[in-house]
Amino acid sequence: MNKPYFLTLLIVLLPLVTLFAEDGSQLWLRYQRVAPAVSQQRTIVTKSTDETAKLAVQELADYWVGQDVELKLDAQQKQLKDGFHIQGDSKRITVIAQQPIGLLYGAYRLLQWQQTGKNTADKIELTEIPSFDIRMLNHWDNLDRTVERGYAGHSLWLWDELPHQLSPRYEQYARANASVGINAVVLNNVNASPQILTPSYIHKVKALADLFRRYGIKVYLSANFSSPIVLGGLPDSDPLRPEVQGWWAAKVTEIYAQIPDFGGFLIKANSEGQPGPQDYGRSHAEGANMLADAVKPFGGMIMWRAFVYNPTSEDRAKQAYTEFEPLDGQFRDNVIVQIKNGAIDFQPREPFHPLFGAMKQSNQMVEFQITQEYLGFSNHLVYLAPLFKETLDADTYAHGPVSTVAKMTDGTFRPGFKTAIAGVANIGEDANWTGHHFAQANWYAYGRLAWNHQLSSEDIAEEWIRLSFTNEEAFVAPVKDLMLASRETAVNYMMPLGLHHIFAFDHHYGPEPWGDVAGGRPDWMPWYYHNADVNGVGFDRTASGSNAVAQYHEPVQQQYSDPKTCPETLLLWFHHLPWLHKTQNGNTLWDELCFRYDGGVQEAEAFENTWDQLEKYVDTERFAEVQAKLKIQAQDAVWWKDAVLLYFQTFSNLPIPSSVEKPVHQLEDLQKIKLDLKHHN
Ligand code: GCV
Repeated sequence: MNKPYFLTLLIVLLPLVTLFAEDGSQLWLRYQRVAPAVSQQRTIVTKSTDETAKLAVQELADYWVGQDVELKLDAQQKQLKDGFHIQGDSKRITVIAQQPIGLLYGAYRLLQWQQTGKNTADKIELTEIPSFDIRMLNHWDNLDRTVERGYAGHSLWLWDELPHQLSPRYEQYARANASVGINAVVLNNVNASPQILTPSYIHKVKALADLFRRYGIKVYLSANFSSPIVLGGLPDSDPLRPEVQGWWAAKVTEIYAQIPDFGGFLIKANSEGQPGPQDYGRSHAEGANMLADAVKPFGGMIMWRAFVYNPTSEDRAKQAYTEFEPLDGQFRDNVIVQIKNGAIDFQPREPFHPLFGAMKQSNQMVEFQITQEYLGFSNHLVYLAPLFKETLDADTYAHGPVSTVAKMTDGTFRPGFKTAIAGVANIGEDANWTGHHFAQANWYAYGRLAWNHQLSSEDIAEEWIRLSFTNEEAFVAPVKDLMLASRETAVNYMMPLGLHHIFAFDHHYGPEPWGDVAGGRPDWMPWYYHNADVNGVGFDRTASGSNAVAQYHEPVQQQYSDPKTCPETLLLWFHHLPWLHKTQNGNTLWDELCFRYDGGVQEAEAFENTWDQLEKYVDTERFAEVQAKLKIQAQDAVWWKDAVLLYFQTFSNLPIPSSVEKPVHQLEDLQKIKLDLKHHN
């Protein structure tokens, strides 16, 4: 090919390639614009002049190919909250909402039906009222645009350009959130820089809040408890000191003057080195209430995290409960205690946090981690809805049977109080937003469960696949199976049978059960958690050990206490057992561990084969990118299996069963691996 001809071809083709490049940036919002001929045949109307209602009309006018739609506000329908009622037949659909945002949510539901191949011409009648009032994303984004535990590139927030320039991605982000019902975002890391509360940053935050408002999204900020010292020049930040209270009151007034619907603050206090009320001998409740009083006149909320632990002799899994349970009933109405799903830290599997059963007189909310800090970053395909559901459906028995974590947090037992749920975002500036195309499903699933915690993992996966890829059954069915299996697969190749926190130090990618950092905190070391020795493995949290089981109500306490009744998935979380302990299927513990790791590896390898057979249903870019990541995942699974089994074998002194694939690595080689991964990227 001669050069000029080639160049012409390139110039002609490049725009086309860019136009059709499938980089995943459209997420699950792949609606086709309707042709003018179609749009002339039907009407989309509303009488409301509200910006959000107009947006709802616009979305339907642009993408809805079905019958006429009327969007109707009805202030009488208080019970709908920010949800909607949809009724209609083949000629006309009416979406009724009490608030304009309900109309937008209703519009997105119609588009979702259309996109997933649902027949909207039949008679329709349904009502959706969200499970939680505040459906929140927590960004762990720093002001220098690094993202703590973020694996999808730098932060979306271009602080240097704000408030004057607004990246088009801000609106795309808001739209994606609104399409699944997310209505609150904390913009910055819980390890908060005080700078976020300076006037110049408040202006930047205002620009985002102004943009998100139409999409029903309120902005919140993480605040540093020492801000009165750092920004205000006060000698301390004692929450009972009037000058400190005055400083916060003035700061809050300044924020609300710019952002009248500002949501409030998220606080990490006296946790992992962050300042807090205990620095002055005050309790978490005293700290939270001081801030709650400051935002109260403006309708603001305080999300106060219960993620606290110190390197003391008390089992880390017990410490948040020890600290917070005595404070139950002391928090103001506009404080919500934000509790991680499990008592340690977003492990591949944890039992539900015992605090959910203990804080009956306080508002409490679940914090999930959508970003995969402990689940292979954005390299591993792990669909998290089953993990989220496992916690939400867990029964605390706090008010007798069926006091699930969902019910303990959705207002069932505390009617009239604000309810909330949070997920730590997995979003960054990568073209596909989340690093792995399938990690988009976790953002989607979190939003859908925040909207309706009764949805099944299966239904959410199916929706997402249809929206993001295709309605072809031959694709939907195997991909759904793969997604639904993926969390258990990851548990199997990483930490089966209740093992936990045996990751590489600091960055948490890959296995390091032998990990020991001279002078490091014991509660950050794998040996603290697995306790492997010649006698056995596991953490004894029964009455003969740390007695963490006592933090659960009966009958859960009894069930967890006895290795015969303890769910096998949590066995080594609660028990230190001999290598030759017989598991439920009659295998020894050692053999069962070997089988689980091996099963995890085989499943991860099978994911590759499944995907390979689906090439014809997927665009080339996403196919190849997912294929490459599945390869890494399968290799990592082997790494995990070899590392953990070879290391534990030095204690068990037992052979790996012959039916299990032999390790391909040497323990000494694996122990030399030191990944150069920063704590945040
Ligand atoms: C934001 C874990 C993570 C930290 C995180 C912390 C938290 O310890 O490793 O990166 O800090 O949880 O939730 O506050």
